[in-house]
Amino acid sequence: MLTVSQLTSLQAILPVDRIHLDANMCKRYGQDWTRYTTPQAAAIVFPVSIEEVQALVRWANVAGVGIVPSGGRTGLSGGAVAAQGEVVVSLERMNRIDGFDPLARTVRCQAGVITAALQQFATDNGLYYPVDFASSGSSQIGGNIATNAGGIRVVRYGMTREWVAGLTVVTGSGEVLECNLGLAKNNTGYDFRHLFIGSEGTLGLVVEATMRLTDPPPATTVLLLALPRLEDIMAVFHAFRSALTLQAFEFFSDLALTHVLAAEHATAPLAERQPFYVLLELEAPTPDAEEQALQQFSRCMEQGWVTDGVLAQSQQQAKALWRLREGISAAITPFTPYKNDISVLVSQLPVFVTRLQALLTRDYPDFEVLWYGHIGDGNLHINVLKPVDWALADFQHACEQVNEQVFALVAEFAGSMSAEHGVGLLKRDYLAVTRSAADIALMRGVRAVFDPNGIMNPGKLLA
Ligand code: S2G
Ligand code: ZN
Repeated sequence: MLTVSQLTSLQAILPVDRIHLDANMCKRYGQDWTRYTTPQAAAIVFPVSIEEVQALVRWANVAGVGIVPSGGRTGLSGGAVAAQGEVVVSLERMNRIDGFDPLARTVRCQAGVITAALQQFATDNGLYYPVDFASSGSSQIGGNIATNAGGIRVVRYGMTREWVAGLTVVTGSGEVLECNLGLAKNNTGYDFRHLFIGSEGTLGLVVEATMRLTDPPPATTVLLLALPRLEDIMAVFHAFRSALTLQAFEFFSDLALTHVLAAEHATAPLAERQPFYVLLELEAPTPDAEEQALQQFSRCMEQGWVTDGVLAQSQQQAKALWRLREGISAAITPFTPYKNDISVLVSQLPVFVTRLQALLTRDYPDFEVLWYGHIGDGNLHINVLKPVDWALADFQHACEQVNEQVFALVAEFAGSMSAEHGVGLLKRDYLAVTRSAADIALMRGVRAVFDPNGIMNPGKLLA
């Protein structure tokens, strides 16, 4: 709760219709897609300009109130959860796209621009914004930048970080910084743009960004392949990647398929079920490229790595195949999944996967464990589904016990304990799995420089 004096001074900054205290708004805006923390927001505020964001940060420093930056709240590590009476600063009213530069192929976005709106703007102007994921219809550019969002095309286009030409931020002490000015070349010392990308709102708020756009992809071909063994997946990846340009190389387990088919009332895509599936999209600008794809498919069949497959014959069929992958997250949400989002070097995946499968079978004998993710990036999403008769707290406790083993294995393979979903609240206490003590000390030091009073997203990323 805000004190009377805190609320009075807040009302001097924003009109009352852009300050919400009611329980429903605080619940809705006080949490992201994670359901492991009870939201406790003190208020939700909606600034419409950089000046108002700056005034809010200055107010928070004087009032001693934590603020949580809020975009589309599609995060999966609790990074946008207001868990301790913070004020949630929603950027959704700051959603203008302007400053399109067709020559530089950049466009200026306010932080609240929906990712899909930027994708559409690029398409409407003959270009392409390539960062894409299932939640792009509700995630916002500011949040994508603050979490360095990845998604399904990283193997071809990289993470959000690659597409930020310039950034305007309000630091935790209320300074407005213009990072890199949208320039293609600018070698003038530390590039704070890259400090703020992936900082999860702990250094300040992203308020505007100059985003890079690129050429639209050529015609592509989508294939779905059935695999009896997960350890053969890298051989399949190598076969296709050596012959053609991959736009995406995703995988999912048969259990994931079962849940998507049930949720979407769809029918299985292949005659027989197999333990694992690969969904890949290849650039096929010529008939020869499509022929190449079929040759690689035959080769994988001959090797026994793949037992069956289907090549989409139309855009509609391609979309239906993609739905089998992109529908997973929504299909399993009712099961309150405990998520692990880990990565290792791509070359380490076959051995790592075999070790991880053995560990999860041993340590999670009673739970449904569902695998999917972005194999081309070495990134696995391991989702443990909560049994209906388990209390959430007991389930979370059981999963955290196994986490110790999972993360010990990740550390053994020098991997990441959070490949794309960020650290937030849920992974905060495991940061040392991937970051050294020196790293963490320096991260604290950087945070103290940009947010000296610790009002920016308190408790996230760093304990
Ligand atoms: C994915 C999306 C969120 C989830 O589908 O690749 O990153 O459910 C995920 O893990
Ligand atoms: Zn993912």
